[in-house]
Amino acid sequence: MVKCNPNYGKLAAGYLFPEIGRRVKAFTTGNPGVKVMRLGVGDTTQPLEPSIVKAMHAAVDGLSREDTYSGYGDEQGNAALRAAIAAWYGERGVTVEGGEVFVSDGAKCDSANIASIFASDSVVAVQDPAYPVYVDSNVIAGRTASFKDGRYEGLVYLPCTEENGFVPSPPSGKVDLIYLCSPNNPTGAVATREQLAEFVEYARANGAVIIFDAAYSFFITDSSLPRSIYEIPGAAECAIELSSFSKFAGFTGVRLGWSVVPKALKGDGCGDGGLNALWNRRQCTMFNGASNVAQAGGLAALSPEGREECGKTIEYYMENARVIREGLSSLGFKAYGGVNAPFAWVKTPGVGSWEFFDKLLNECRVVCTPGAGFGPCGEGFVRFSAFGRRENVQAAVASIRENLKL
Ligand code: PL4
Repeated sequence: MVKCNPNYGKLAAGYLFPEIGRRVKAFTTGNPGVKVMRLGVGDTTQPLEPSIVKAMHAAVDGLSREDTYSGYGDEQGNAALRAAIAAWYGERGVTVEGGEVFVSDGAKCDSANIASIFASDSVVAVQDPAYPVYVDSNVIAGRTASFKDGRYEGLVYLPCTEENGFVPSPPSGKVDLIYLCSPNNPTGAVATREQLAEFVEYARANGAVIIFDAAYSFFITDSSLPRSIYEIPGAAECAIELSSFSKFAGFTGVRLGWSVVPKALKGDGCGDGGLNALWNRRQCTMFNGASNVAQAGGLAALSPEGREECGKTIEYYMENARVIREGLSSLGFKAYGGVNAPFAWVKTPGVGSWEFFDKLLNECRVVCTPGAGFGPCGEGFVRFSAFGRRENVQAAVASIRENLKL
């Protein structure tokens, strides 16, 4: 019989979001006709912006004619889109070349695939709690031992707690890869320049690489906060950045993201082309480029008109975040995040996070995400997504006020 990858057997639980879906389905099946308010998965709800729709329609029309039809595109992405992404970095005072940008079908895949360019015995550090893909993909790749007492042996956890404002210090020992996410999913914390500079300093001193997930950078309005790790001097020599059109342009279903792998980023055994050449090799072999229609939409999203339209939708979601954060605070909950980030991170009142998830669902018909699903330090918290429709967000806060039994 064929031998399967034994690392799948190490995974502690099913993937977080399908488990939430399963519990919500069980509730709705058992309570037909009862409407639930979904503030769980960070999935956008507002329609695509007019300029994006127009560009995607035009791209489809182009595909419908023999003279303008196009098939496979470049594995690395459309040159105009790569240049537009590089220009977006330029506006932040950061120099990124189009050849350092790799367009993809989203940051989830990139965050899972990127570690394939590093040695299989690399030591990995993650924020705890963290977006589960970083941990699970490294478990599957064999970079951890078994799951014991709530943690994977061999993985370095960087606790994000109330005490450190949910932004950890760099590891005390030596690691090879560090996953950082800012604005953070799930805590909503945003790292300052000084905090990111500490990680850059650590990475340069230890020959480590930071994998910086900036999927929510467009939600930062405070200009003193960094939107890209490359705003920190020296980061181009030690960091890869991942980002996405999902949340800022509503592309969760359209699918489009990118990674930046600077040419200055070198590693042992990857030759003169450095990690950029390795990721290029990986993408050419295993990826056939993002959808041409999605890329046309992405280009429109980055145009001045697209950005203005997307900015209004971001404001809409951030008003939702305010409603959630202030609404729950007024009920006596300790609520974090929700400013410069579309997630509120709320302390559960003396119950475990899955237990609180069940209480909110059963008593209030509100879906959140249990913090424990993001790592051991997420226990005792739940996450609320601000990506819902306003009326649902308001109804959810009202229902918690009226129906939660504590
Ligand atoms: C649900 C930090 C959401 N089924 O859409 P992508 O692939 O460009 O971006 C995914 C992504 C990347 N990085 C971070 C993210 O938070 C996300 C999306 N996370 C959430 O609720 O945490 C959607 C999750 C999706 C999933 O499994 O990822």
